[in-house]
Amino acid sequence: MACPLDQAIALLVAVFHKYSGKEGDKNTLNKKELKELIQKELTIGSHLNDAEIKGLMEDLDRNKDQEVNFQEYVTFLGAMAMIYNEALKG
Ligand SMILES: [Ca+2]
Ligand SMILES: [Ca+2]
Repeated sequence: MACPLDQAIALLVAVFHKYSGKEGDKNTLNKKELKELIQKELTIGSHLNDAEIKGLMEDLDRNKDQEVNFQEYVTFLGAMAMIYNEALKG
């Protein structure tokens, strides 16, 4: 388990479950759980206001069930990776 990419993926999974398990459905993030995840786990979180986080939630919730499931979370991480890639290219 010393491989960096393995560890990174395991962390992505662990972070999802750390927040998704707090209330309601253990396998999905409700608005409150998602907000907490964004604010505590991402640098951009502290720069987003409530309206922006709400907008992000609506974008992420592809199937419009008011919850972010693991698949929707992975889509979000993919989008974040694209942003980081652009930023690192400089
Ligand atoms: Ca939940
Ligand atoms: Ca959803």
